Parts: sequence; structure tokens; C-alpha cells
Amino acid sequence: MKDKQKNEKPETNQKLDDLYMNTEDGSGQAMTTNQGLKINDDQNSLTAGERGPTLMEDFHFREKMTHFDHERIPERIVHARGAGAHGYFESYGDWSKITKAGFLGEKGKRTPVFTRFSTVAGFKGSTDLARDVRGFAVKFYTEEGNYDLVGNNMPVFFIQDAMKFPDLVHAVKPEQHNEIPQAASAHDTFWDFISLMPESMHMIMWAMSDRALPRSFSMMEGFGVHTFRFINTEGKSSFVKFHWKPLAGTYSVTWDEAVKISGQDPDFHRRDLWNAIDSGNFPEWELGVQIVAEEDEHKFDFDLLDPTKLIPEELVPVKLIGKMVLDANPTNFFAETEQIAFHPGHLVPGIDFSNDPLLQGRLFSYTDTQLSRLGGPNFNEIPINRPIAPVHNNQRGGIMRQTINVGHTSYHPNKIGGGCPFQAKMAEGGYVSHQEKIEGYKIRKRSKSFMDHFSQATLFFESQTPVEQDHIVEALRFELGKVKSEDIRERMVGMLSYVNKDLAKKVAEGLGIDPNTKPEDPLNHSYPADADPKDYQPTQSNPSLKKSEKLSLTARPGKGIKGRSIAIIAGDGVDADALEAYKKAIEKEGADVKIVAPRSGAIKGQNGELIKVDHSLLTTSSVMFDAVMIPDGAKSAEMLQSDAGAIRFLDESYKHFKFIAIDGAGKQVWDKTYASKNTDVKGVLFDKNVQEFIDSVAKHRIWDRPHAANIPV
Ligand code: HDE
Repeated sequence: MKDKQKNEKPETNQKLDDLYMNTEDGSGQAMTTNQGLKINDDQNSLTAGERGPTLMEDFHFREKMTHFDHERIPERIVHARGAGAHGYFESYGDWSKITKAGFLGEKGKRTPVFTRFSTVAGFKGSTDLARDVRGFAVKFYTEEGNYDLVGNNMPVFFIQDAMKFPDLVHAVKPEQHNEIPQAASAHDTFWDFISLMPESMHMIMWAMSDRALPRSFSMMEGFGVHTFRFINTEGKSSFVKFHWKPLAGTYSVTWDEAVKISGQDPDFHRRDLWNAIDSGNFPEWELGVQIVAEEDEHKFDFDLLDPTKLIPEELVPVKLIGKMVLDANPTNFFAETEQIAFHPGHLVPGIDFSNDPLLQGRLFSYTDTQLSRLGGPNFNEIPINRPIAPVHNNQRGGIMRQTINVGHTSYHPNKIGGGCPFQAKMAEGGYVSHQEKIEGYKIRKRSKSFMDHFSQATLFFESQTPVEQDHIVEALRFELGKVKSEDIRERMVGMLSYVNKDLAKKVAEGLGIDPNTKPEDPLNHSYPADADPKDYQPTQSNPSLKKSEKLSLTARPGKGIKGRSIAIIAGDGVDADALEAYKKAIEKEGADVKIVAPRSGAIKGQNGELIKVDHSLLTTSSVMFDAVMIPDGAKSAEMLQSDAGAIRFLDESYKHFKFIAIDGAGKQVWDKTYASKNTDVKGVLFDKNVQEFIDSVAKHRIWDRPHAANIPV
């Protein structure tokens, strides 16, 4: 791997080459001021006498301190915490029959991308493992200009109209009086708002499911959420929904792990992405599309323009059209990941909007927010944001303008400048918005076709496996358990009873409220002052599809164990050959192995070999790993069985449904655990070969462990 920190010129793609022009490398160079003056003393201020005051003329001190004082920019109002990487997108074919987008027009065509993943509610320094939606934003640097697919890891949204976005965000962010809690929806204002907005119920099911706790960015799906339009080379339009499908499969962690990971390593996802790329295990997703012909727009029992609805894959299959590979870490977090500015309105010919009212509102918000976040209208000139396609127009000036526009004219039409820059004909790549006939009154009113708020919430819940359903119940018990207001809890139980009676009953039991709590009347509080509330109450269609198996995380297993992390716990006297063979076999499959021992530094193998320790039992814990292994070695087992950290590691792994491999004398360590007291122990492999362990880890977790919840760690 190239070490980009040393500023070697990366060769991977055109965008990285473009960024290289703006890099700076101080190695072997003298330190200078921002004016290029060589600095002789960077340690001491210029003072009047040895013990006297600092002088105003100390230009070096002033420059250094002033720059430092202004180092921060406002964090994103939502999606503040994120991590990103460079890579490429490769088209699987020539898709010009459905879209004329050039980057999808040729088999094997590669386009550079930068992808940023994020949580939504937490501040920039919050934990990666908050229960939250994840942002999944991809900037394609195409030859026809930048195309941004700014999606989430859930295919629907909380609200139907952008007008409600500031309310939603104010409700979920820390409460305004005391700025508590951080990166958590488990508080009164969020659930107060939600309990009055039945349209949020489908998204609530997703947000309370395991989707909100991904194991890794590389193990989550991405969705464009809104319905967009594709326009083909003949100008024919169809509706399209975008999907990203991870090749590693879709996997999550449990809530108990998430809470513990947040303490152990709040950078868990960020580090995982960085390490995977650094070690050459590049994360990959396939881009999928669901295409709906224009004439089929009204054939569904929901409205395609309603962002609280998805198109079940059983109704319209996902067609895979390309692959994204993230293969280069950023060189500098601030310059790239922080300064990147996405916008769902950054389009290329062949892609257009639908009239989804949430999407329409987003089209205003994303440029607007950059004006305060990045300080002015020239943020498109920041290296990570500038297209690889040439930029020519008559926009001029503004704070921090970088481009030096030549010539006399900055208007159109002109003759002095030869009419340039000229407008491009459609055939030359000029963007033409799709013509759509619109007739109607200017009104503020939600369409009746948007009013079925529960059918898909029910579909989602009933399509989950029993384990996934239990997790939703537990999540709601936790979240609403943190809500102080009894009224809000009751309203929520009432609302949930429309999704699934059993779900509402179980949540009510956990909260200690009457499971027969009646839903509030009216249920929906989101209507105009002069409206009749009855006109805004949810309707219930009777969709033909009762179950959509693709909505379960289990529907998309990955192949193998690429991207997983495995702990081998060992002490002095371990069977070094066996340990080494195990490690090699696992690493060959693209997983990461760490040697964990009672102390840092190194341990000694049976025959005195030195084995480097990656973590002591103090600096890591089971929640950082997907599975654990204890190798043979009598002395090693003796050392580990008296180490509480090792015993807890095994018990906690068992509690979190992880596979455990125990070889030879390692059994003595296992026998010290709480877990070993169970008669019916599942997913613990005694003296099995490494392949069996690898095949088990590929299944991620063994959910069939009835006693797991009782392990007291
Ligand atoms: Fe965003 N959103 N959003 N959003 N969004 C932002 O833009 C907004 C929505 C999404 O990594 C902001 O540059 C409105 C849906 C991602 O930099 C802001 C509405 C989806 C990111 C904004 C929505 C998203 C953002 C804050 C409702 C999934 C992070 C900083 C109408 C399809 C991008 C910024 C990154 C960021 C507005 C709803 C995805 C304020 C008004 C739905 C992934 O402009």
C-alpha cells in the first residue's frame, strides 16, 4: 500500500490526481510563515526583555495564534459525525436504455467517488454506535460534472414534507434547555413529536430495528430514499429508486454491545473503515435500481412520491448496475471528509427529480447550509468539491474566490467575449429538465394518497425474524423507558397498536402501562389550523403483500468473513504453532486477527518463541470483536483462567451470540465462565478445525442461545 501520509502521488484515480495539486508536504523542508518566510524560532514569543511582555510586532506569534483561533468551522446541523473514503464506481454495463448518464453508459467504465457515512443526531465528537440512521452520501466525479447520491441506510424517512424537517431535528437533538442527551433519541422531545406524527411510524420501525446499529459501514445497505427519474437517450423517463447492496452482507451489533462499544471505542466505525482500506480489504457495494415505467406510476397501493414508503423488492426487483469500491483513505480529514459538500441537486444528464415534497425541500437546504458551514458561495472551489469536469460560467467574486477568470465579460449573451461561455445543446451534454405536465391550484395540503401511515410499518415489523422483532420491542422499551412523560408513553403505545397489536402489548408490558391503552383521538396532530382533523387522520389500505423477506437483515448474508475481527486470547506457554496457523488461515480470508493477552508487549510460546501482543485484556474487550478463540497450551490456560478479563471476554462473547473456538487446554478457561454452567451450550466449538470456525463466523451470530441474556456481564 502507498503511504499517502508521506505525500506520495497516488495513482488510483483522476480525482486523487486532482487533489494532489493541493497537497503540502513538510518533510525535509524548513518551516515558514504563511508568507513563505523561513522561521527561526517557533518556541518563544518575542518579548521586551527576558521576563517582559510579548510585543505586538511579533507577527509570527500573531499569525500562528490567529489561524489557530479560527481553525474550526460550524459542524453540520445534521450528520455532523462522519467518516469518508475515496474509491471508484464501475458500471456493469451500458445502461443507456434506461438512463443517458455517461458514467452508466459503458461496461467497465470507472468513475472516481468520495463516500461519506455519518450518524444524524450526534455532534461531531459523539459515538459511532448511537442508535441512529446512518447517512450514506456518494459524490461521483463524472466527466459530465459531479453527481451526488445523498442517501441513508434506511429506505424511508420520518416525515413527508420538508417543512417539518426543522421540527423533527429540533425534537431529536439534545433538548434546548440543558443540551441533554447527546446522540440519542431516547428522550421526551423526540417521542413527544413522534407520538403526534403517525407518518413517522414506518421509519420508527426501521430506527428501532437492528438497522440502526450496523456492525460496520461496509455491512449496511444504502438507499436514495426518494423516487427519482431516469431519462434515457431517447428522452423517455422512468421512475427509479436507488439501492446500495454491501458485498460483505448486512450485519448489526446488539444494543448491549453498542452501549459498551461507545465507551470502549467511540470511533469504532470510523476506525473499522480506515483499517479495512489500509489493510487492502476494500469495502464494496453494488448499486441497484428499481425501475418503474412512467405509465405504472399509480399501480401501487401507496404513492411513489411519498418518502415514508418503499417499493417492496417482491413487487419491483432490484437490478444491479454497478459496483463501488472504496480503496483510498483521505489524506486529511478536515480537507476532505469535513469540507465535502453534498447536494441531492447535483445531477448529470439522465437523472432528474420526482415531485416528492421531501426531496423538493432538500433541493433548497443543501446549498443554503454550506453558506454558513463553509463560509460563502465559493465552496464548490474547495479541492474535494471541485468537479473533474471543467467549470465555466459567469458567476464571479464572493468570499475566498480562488478562480482567476480571464477576459472582459461575465454576462450572457455577449459579443465581446465571442458569446462564451456558450450554452450547450442537449446533444452536447447540456442538461435539460424533464418536461412534466403539471396542473393544479396553489395549495398547502397533503395529498390523500399519502395518508396510509401504518401498512408499511406493519409490513416491516411482520417481515422481521422473531429475534429481530424482539430487538424492536427491547429498543422501544428502552427508548420510551427513558421518556419521563407518562402521556407520551401512552400515546406511543396507542400509536404502536395500529402497527401490530402484539408489539404494542409487549412494549406496554415493559413500560408497566395498561396494554389495552386506547389510541389517542385524533391520532394525527400534523394538520393546518383551519383544517378538519378528520381529513388528516390515517387511512388504512389493505396491501396484498403481507411479508417482504428482503426487509430482514438475514436476507442478505455476505460470503466469507472479509472485514470481520477475531480475537485470539493467549498467555505464556501457548501452542505458538497452532496459534500462528489459526491466525494465518483467518487472515487469508480477509479478516483481522488480534492477539489479546493478560499483558501488553509479548508473550512466550511453549518453546520460548516470542509472540507480539496486539492488546492486553485491559486495552480491549470482547465487544471489539466478532468472535474469539482460545488456543491450546496448558501453561497459557493456567494463566488465563485466573484472569477475570479473560473470563469476562468469553462470557460477554457468549452473551452477544458470538462464535467461540476452544482448543485443548483452553477448555479449562472456558470452564470458569458463567456460560459454561449451561447444559445446552451452542456455538462453542471445542477442538474443531479452523475451517469450521471460519464457516461459523461467516454466519455472524448464533441467535439460538436461550440462556445468553442471563449471563451477568
Ligand atoms: Fe439531509 N441534510 N435533509 N437527508 N442529509 C444534510 O446538508 C435536509 C434527508 C443526508 O455526509 C445537511 O451538508 C432536509 C433525507 C445525508 O455531508 C442539510 C431534509 C436523506 C447528509 C440537510 C433532509 C438525507 C445530509 C446538513 C428533509 C436521505 C450528510 C449538512 C427535507 C435520502 C451529507 C449538509 C454529508 C445532510 C437537509 C432529509 C441524507 C441541513 C431539509 C431524506 C447523508 O442541508
